[in-house]
Amino acid sequence: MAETHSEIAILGAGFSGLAMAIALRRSTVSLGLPADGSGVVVFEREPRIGGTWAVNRYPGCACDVPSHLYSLSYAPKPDWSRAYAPQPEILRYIDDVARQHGVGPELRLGSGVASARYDEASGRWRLCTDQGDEHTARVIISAVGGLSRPKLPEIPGLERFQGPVLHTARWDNAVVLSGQRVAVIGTGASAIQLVPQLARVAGHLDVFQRTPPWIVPRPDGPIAPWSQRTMARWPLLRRLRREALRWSMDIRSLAFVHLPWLMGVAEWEALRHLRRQVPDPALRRALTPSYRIGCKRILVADDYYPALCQPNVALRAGGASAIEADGVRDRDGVLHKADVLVLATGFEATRPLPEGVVFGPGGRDLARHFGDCPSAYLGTAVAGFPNLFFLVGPNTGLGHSSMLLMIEAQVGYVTQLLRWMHDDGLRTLAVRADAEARYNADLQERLRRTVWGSGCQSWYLSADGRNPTLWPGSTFGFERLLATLRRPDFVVETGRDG
Ligand code: N01
Repeated sequence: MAETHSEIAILGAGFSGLAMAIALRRSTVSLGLPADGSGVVVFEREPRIGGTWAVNRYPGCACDVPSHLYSLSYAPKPDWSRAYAPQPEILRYIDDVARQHGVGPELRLGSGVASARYDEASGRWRLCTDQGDEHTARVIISAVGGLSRPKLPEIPGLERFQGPVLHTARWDNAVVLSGQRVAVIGTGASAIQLVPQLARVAGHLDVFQRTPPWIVPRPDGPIAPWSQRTMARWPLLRRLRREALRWSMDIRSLAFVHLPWLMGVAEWEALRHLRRQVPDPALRRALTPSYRIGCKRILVADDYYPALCQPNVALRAGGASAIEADGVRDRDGVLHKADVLVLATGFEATRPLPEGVVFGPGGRDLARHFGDCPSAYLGTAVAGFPNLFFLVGPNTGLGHSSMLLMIEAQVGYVTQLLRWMHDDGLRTLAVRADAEARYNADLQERLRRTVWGSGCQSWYLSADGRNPTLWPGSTFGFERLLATLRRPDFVVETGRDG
């Protein structure tokens, strides 16, 4: 196939890739892009848009951020069906937003980027897709997300299991679960949504827990039609509601970041929830965490503890010691037979990009450069990698509010960078190494005192205990920081061709 070219290539069509594509459609004139949208291409390896919400299809998958805050600010949805929207509804919302904003022609679905190499002679990135197509772009924007590569557990014998093995982020609806003996490894955010659904259909369910999670009540329920009508009719009310939600969630960042001892209030609430839902003292003990709440992600569920109390469900505390052809051994070596193995073991969060995909000037491998602890300037740019910007990059994750707020702030920032490149005819733009280092030294210093560094192991941290994933502050603070471009923090090259 002939080589194609666009000014900008976006990698990934999840929420961040979609929000970026919409922003570029709205800015074609100020960015000097062709009005027909041909200046932008979005590569997506899945056959549809939606990113994490397209691939996480396990039963019970839903959002644990309130629906009215889990939407783009310019695309409100007054008729969310529930306080916490289920995955299929979020996916429909993403499709609707794409349609309403005309995103479509720029999409290359089923076309993942296998490699992206910076060509110093032309000042362009050369992309090669997993379909064998070639493409060049002046700028690439990574919108692959932090939680896109499933993590397999390091349990001996995993490859020996004879039955179907499902990861929560690679669900296969064709696998029969009804009446089967099912073993679930992991008790994180995905597992606690899945386990109650599996408990309903499985003949027997073993849940292998390595570390008990902290769980607080989930104030979920259907949203009444009168409330949906009110939200549709009164945009001001809708905005007020969203702002109230945003403030009430953002205020919690104070406890996570500055006053971890305040988390004691949430611990009290979680322990009361556990006492109310689990009458058996031995099971309650096994489910009681021994680390500070918030150190790992706080989970919200009303149906997880009751599911563990059902007669066909057993909690295997202490985790799994080995996997055999026909089951899983617990920490005491006892084999629990299973027909289906479910891995709810999370993602390669500190290694979102594998090695051998993105190569900067001089063939420098971005994943090697990142190692186990990626860092970037404002989560958006990396020194030595010109014309490459990140959405949901290092240290932009949240433990307390909606990622869409962070995504919109980053999309606005990248749009500013692109406008600067266009206005000044820049050939290349990259962040200065000293600016990036200063930013990250300050960030890690702030992260040291947070609840996330209070002594537990979590996907937030790298092997050496640094935190390359979370933003240590409020969403308002991040928005403010990204509102202004500090041009001296960048090194640019003029003399753009074409
Ligand atoms: O993954 P996790 P997840 N032996 O990494 C266990 C987002 N999300 O997919 O705690 C035994 O949280 C591991 O045990 P431990 C959200 O940001 C959002 O559940 O490390 N167990 C843990 O229990 C979330 O935080 C929504 O000791 C092993 C589990 O596997 C993120 O995705 C919904 C093991 C992994 O939990 C990831 O959640 C779902 C081993 N060898 C997810 N290895 C929303 O609602 C790992 N584990 C928006």
